[in-house]
Amino acid sequence: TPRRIERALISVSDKTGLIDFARALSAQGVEIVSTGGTAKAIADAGLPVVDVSELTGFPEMMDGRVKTLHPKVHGGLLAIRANTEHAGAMQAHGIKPIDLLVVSLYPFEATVAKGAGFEDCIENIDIGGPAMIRAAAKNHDDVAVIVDANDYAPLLDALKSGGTSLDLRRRLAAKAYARTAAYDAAISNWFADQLKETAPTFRAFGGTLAEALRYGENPHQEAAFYRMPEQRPGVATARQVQGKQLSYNNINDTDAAYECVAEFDPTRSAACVIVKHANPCGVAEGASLEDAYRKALRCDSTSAFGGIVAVNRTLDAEAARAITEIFTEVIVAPDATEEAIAIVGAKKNLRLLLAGGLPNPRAARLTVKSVAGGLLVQTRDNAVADDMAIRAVTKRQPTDAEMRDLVFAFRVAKHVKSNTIVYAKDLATVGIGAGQMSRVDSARIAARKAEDAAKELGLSTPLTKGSVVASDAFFPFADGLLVAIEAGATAVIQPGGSMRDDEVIKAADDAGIAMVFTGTRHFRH
Ligand code: 93A
Repeated sequence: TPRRIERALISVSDKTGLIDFARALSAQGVEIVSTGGTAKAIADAGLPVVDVSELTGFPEMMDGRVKTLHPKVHGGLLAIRANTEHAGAMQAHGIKPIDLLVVSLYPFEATVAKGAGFEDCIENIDIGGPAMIRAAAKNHDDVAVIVDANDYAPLLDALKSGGTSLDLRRRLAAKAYARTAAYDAAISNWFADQLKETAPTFRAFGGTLAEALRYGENPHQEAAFYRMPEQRPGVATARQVQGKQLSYNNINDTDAAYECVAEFDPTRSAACVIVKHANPCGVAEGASLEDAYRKALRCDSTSAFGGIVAVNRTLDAEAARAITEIFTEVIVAPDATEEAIAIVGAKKNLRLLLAGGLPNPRAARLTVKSVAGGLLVQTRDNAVADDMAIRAVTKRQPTDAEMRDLVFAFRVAKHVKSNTIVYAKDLATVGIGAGQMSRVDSARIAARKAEDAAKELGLSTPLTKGSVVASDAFFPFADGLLVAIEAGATAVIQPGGSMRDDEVIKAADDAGIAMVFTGTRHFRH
């Protein structure tokens, strides 16, 4: 049942929208308790307000450092209304329930941003505000908490329709903790700056420090590894069975490999991904893990040297033996047999990570990338090829075998840096073009790498002959497609959606190849 609000405590540094909000609350019969400046603003607007010092029986003191830090405030926020012992304590100590808390914190971030001095910044660290926010959010069963003026209107709407729902109070609580976490992160980062401390371990990232790393992407960079409270099995939660400490680049590459191999349902096929410099250099499905590994290795055995190998099933002895034939940095798997662990054990420096399961490629979650002075945050690319409405756009439809390889190639393309071109044949990559600034160059590089691989294997024709090709984004012109056709591709998968789709489709029809559109793009920058 919706919760009505009888008493609200409002303590806001940013008074934007305050008067209209307080007026609407008063009109609903809500009693308003406020701290000094907030109470004055409300009273000046001619609205009824109770001073918090009246509630606590203490004056605001020590330059306002102590104003709401009192059992009459925190008891009113934290008491579980339905708990008779809590109700008894309220009764005994004259504590009145507070049903709504509205706080905007001391402007610490803005004070730092305007270049204020050390003492000024320290004085703008809010103590009472976060304490109340955290208390109210903890007790969201009974209390609604607002930390953002944008939530005034939705709260008033809820009150008009009978009160706040548990769902609304939970959403407000989640937002409240995000605010106090960000606030404390800003304080810790500022402190580190004051100390000229660059070690990542001095900074707050919202995760738990897993380990300080020896160095970052390069030896002159400092680095650390943080574990987020995420439920997906992955490199951060994996158990390292053997080998020396992972480096920053190892962790990054292992993650890339494991996320890619997780695209392949282990109940349908065995799959293997070999990664170098965060890009797959060989991916294959096979009859067994060993088969999948050998097929993946054929794609680019030169790059695979010193690579990271990920598999989607329990690592068995045959696969372990095959993988240890060449120098490999890391193997990551959901699990491993005793025999496989023993085989890997013969290679002292080879790290073996067992993640306990595969991450779900459809999971939502966020990814974060830093830019100068900011963070870019987005939901993961959790689009999976099986869920896409793939449609043929050419006169020729792909054959069943082509279609199977097309879906395989598009699955892999998602995990290759853009611009991405992936040639595949018989559920194995045969040429991967990654990270070029032009799609035509990616198509050419992938084809050339396939020629190199053919030479390496002593084959007379390049592996792209009779292959299929995937592009992570649409072909803006026909030229990239023409390169792929020249290399011998017989079918193409791409998102479609270019202004010149007609031109590209015509080029495919002229060459008699099949082309399908996925409607989904897989940029990865
Ligand atoms: O100095 S505090 O940490 N001590 C407190 O007890 C306290 N209670 C509320 N700061 C405290 N506040 C903060 O005062 C609120 O978070 C809000 O930012 C500000 C509102 O003060 P006023 O109503 O006087 O403008």
